[in-house]
Amino acid sequence: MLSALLFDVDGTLADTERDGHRPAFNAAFMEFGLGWEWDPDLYGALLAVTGGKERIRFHAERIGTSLPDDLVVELHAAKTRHYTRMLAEGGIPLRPGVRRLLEEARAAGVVLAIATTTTPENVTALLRHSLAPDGPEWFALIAAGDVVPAKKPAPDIYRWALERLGLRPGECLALEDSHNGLRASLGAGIPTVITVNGYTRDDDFTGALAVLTDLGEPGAPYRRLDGEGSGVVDLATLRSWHGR
Ligand code: XBP
Ligand code: MG
Repeated sequence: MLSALLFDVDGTLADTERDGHRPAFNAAFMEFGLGWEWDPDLYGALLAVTGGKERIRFHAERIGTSLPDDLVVELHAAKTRHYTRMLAEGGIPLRPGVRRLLEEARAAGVVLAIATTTTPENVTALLRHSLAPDGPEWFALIAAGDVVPAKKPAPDIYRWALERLGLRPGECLALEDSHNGLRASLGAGIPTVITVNGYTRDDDFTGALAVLTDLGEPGAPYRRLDGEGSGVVDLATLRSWHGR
């Protein structure tokens, strides 16, 4: 029985990394006069580290510097400010099929929740500006950021969400876009559908229910990347994959 859909945010609800988070990090680095610039390729490599503060610390170490913790926190707060401003300017649309599936699930009384590594303000800003002014209220739970110390690929954020929702993993389905995200959701025992993006196309998705280009829209169907098939992902599709 499928009672809830748990959505990852970055790369899944919207293509936020390359032209959202990345330029926001760069704007913060400029503001602080660090002289760092993360180009799209370097950023792709840095995505192996989840969490913005963790990513900044990792990069600093790699180039042989270390930043005091309060500076990392300030730098990251500036990045969040730049990023949420970009979202407020309507900068980042939802991926194909996301709004359609959310609307269908909501109308059918399927519980909607978020399980993400990103900062809570980023999630509410995306949902408000790219989904609907009351977008955050569509979700029974927004599990985000530092509420659990161990970020994806650790399963902690999904386990935390399951506990709050009072649901068993088998009653849920997760939607993810990356190997790290899949490890987190499967680690919590939640069957998972993947929609890839430019950064994650070549990730290892062993164990996923299905690997798709996107959720598809009428007239612009998804393509399955782990076998044959194409179409539009709706609740009936998810229920049939979930039931296998
Ligand atoms: C998202 C992340 C985040 C964002 C940046 O991973 O790794 O770090 O890139 O967000 P997922 P913050 O899609 O698996 O949740 O800077 O707010 O951490
Ligand atoms: Mg993601």
